[in-house]
Amino acid sequence: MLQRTFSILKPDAVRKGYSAAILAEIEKGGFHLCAIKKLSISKKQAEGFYAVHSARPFFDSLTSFMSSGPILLMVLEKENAIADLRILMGATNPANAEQGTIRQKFAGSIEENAIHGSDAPETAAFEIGYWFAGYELV
Ligand code: 3AN
Repeated sequence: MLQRTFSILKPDAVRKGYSAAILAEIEKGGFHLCAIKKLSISKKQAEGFYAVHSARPFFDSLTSFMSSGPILLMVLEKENAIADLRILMGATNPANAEQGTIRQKFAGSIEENAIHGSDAPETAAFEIGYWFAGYELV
């Protein structure tokens, strides 16, 4: 069954000029791009998005980083999109990311790790709804 997931190309990837290369990996991976937009988000918007991590020690640093420069927000669709995107992304810490994954190729550190992908159907639904209106999904 077709499934949708939510993804962000983070400020480090956009700043380093990796947007097109990462989008190419995503398309090569068989994902259909339902929606994409470039935004500079506020710290408050980042805090709302990452609310599930609010008790974690890295919350302040993560939300400052995510609001430090333009990002690309995307809704992606394919069979098994949520799990398959996480395989394509690689481990959170790029030092542990498998060969050929986006984080192994493009990420600099556990925080500046190039890409976000939803981790479950419930989080995908929340994250898509947080950033996109239904009519923006094609
Ligand atoms: P993932 O993005 O692989 O799902 P999560 O959900 O555990 O990883 O963490 C959300 C984000 O928080 C990560 N993408 C990363 O940017 C940041 N993060 C996670 N763990 C750490 C950490 N130990 N130190 C700094 N930042 C972290």
